Amino acid sequence: MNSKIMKVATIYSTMTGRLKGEDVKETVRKLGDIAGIFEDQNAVKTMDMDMLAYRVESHHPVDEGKSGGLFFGTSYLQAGKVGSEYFMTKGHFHSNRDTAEYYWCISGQGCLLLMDEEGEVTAESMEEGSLHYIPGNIAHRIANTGDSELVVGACWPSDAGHDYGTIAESGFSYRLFDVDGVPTLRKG
Ligand code: S6P
Ligand code: ZN
Repeated sequence: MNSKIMKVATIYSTMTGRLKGEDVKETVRKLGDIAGIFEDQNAVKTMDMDMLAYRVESHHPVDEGKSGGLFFGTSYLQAGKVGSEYFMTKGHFHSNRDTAEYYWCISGQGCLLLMDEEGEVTAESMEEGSLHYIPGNIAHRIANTGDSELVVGACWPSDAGHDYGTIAESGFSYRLFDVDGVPTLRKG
């Protein structure tokens, strides 16, 4: 036995969600990378494509695709709208469909959109401390409905994978708009 108590190589801030250290990767999505997901394409054209939309810090202690492992991450979604549609993530099904995921809201105000393979949508409001269980076979996307950054933690199986193609092709069957200051779901 190695009787030495090891110092961990990765640090997580329970206050901010920030991940630092070994095996941490960062993914950055600028508005230009996700412009196609928004309904109002005329509004998109007037905006700065270099603007940060969201970023994800994630801890990958095992290789992508390994069964039995876990990944852990924090998403930072900026506040903003395209027309009256709130900034949101691309959204995805897991490629390995029957894999679940936990989300929890660290700070900000938002909404989690969940869609099954028949296009049935449910939505859950997100606020500091809210815990969200995303079952397998359910596409998931978050939208920032507040005035500050929405920070969301996540934990998912390392063999889940990401199927972005299905959502890129058919989208979610409901979108989330600001209607007189109230987050409102609309079919489309
Ligand atoms: C991964 C997990 C999150 C998202 C992140 C960005 O399974 O659901 O870490 O990757 O919130 O969303 P998206 O749809 O661009 O991957
Ligand atoms: Zn996921």
